[in-house]
This record gives sequence, structure tokens and C-alpha cells, in this order.
Amino acid sequence: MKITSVEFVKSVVNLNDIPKDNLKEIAIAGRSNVGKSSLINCLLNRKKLAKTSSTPGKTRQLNYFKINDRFYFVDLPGYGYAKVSKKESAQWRGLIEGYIIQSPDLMAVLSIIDSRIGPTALDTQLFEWLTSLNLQLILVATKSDKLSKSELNKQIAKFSEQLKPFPTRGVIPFSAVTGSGKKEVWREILALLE
Ligand SMILES: Nc1nc2c(ncn2[C@@H]2O[C@H](COP(=O)(O)OP(=O)(O)OP(=O)(O)O)[C@@H](O)[C@H]2O)c(=O)[nH]1
Ligand SMILES: [Mg+2]
Repeated sequence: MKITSVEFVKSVVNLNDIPKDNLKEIAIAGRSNVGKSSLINCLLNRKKLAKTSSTPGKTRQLNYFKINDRFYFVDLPGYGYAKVSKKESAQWRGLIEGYIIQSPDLMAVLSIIDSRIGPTALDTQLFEWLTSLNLQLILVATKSDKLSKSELNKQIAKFSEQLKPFPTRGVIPFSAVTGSGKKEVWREILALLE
């Protein structure tokens, strides 16, 4: 897709503050540190738009990025990071779940898994829940640059089998470092925005 404008609109920690301008939204979800913010930067050809970090727990709010004045990417806090206090982790969970339930303009959730690890129990829980809400899922296996071509193929075949119960059109291998898979991810996003 040709990106003509990208605007960081706001960070939201309180569900009353979510934008109400009826633009469609694609949310990016996944374990803490899996590479959500890096994927956003890569898709939008920006290096530092969404803040990334090698320390898990960088994104703690819902971050809204407006693209071409037409739709939003919503960067979500990561889940499953052991070093976050119970209280904080419950807060993030409430924020993510509340957002997903309360956003009528949410078109799909782009769920990110690690190519080396695959879907964890928490990921599968999320997929089950999204499926029960009739939300579209786009599955992306990131950090593909960390595997050889044959290892990656093996992993993708395995994940596709594991994810069969969910309504998704397969798992897209992706790397924010090389940009591999970018076109395929955009194709899925645009299909859902049509
Ligand atoms: N090799 C490689 N490293 C990546 C890739 N994507 C992200 N990383 C690295 O993984 C770490 C976490 O990336 P982030 O994009 O901040 O992850 P996040 O999911 O937004 O993390 P939280 O906001 O903490 O939940 C950083 O050190 C990135 O440089 C990738 O495709 N390949
Ligand atoms: Mg992040």
C-alpha cells in the first residue's frame, strides 16, 4: 500500500479516551517483546514511530496510529510478561479486553507469534476468545530472520496445523529486520479494510 500519511494520534490508558471518529481499526496483539511495535514501524516504513525495546513491557497503553487519514493501527501492550506485577498485568489485560469488546470499528486483530516459539497458551486463549467474538484474525510469525529457510518452513507448517481450529487464512512469516513478509501482511490488512 502507498502510505501518504502517518500520524501518532494518542496513547490511551482509560477506555473513555479511545478515539470516536469511526475510522476502521486494526489492532496488533501478542506476547510482550514478541515484536509488535517493530512490525508497525516496518509496515509503515518508519524507524522509531512506535517505541521498541529489548526489555519486555515497553508498550503500556493503547497507541493509536492514523494511516492515510483512513484507518488506525492500534499498538497494544504485550501480555504474558512474568516480571510485571499481578496488579499491573491485570490492568493491561482489562485495557486490552475492554478495548476489544468496546470498539465497534475494530476490523481485525493482527496477532503476532515468534517464529521460533509458536503460539503459547496465552496466545491460544486470545485466539479462542477473538473467535468467540467473531473477530477476524491475521496471524503473523515474526523474527523469521532468526531461522534458516528450512527451519522456518517446518515451523510454519507446524503452526498452520496447530491453528487450524481458528478462522484465519494461514500464518504469514515475517521479519521486521529484513522486511520479508511485509507485502503479504499488507495484502491481508487491505482485504479486511475493503
Ligand atoms: N531479529 C529480529 N528482532 C526483532 C524483530 N522484531 C522485533 N525484534 C526485536 O525484539 C525486541 C522487541 O521488539 P518490540 O517491537 O519492542 O516488541 P513489542 O512486542 O512491541 O514489545 P512490548 O511493547 O514490550 O510488548 C526488540 O529488541 C526488537 O529489536 C524481527 O523481526 N527480527
Ligand atoms: Mg511494543
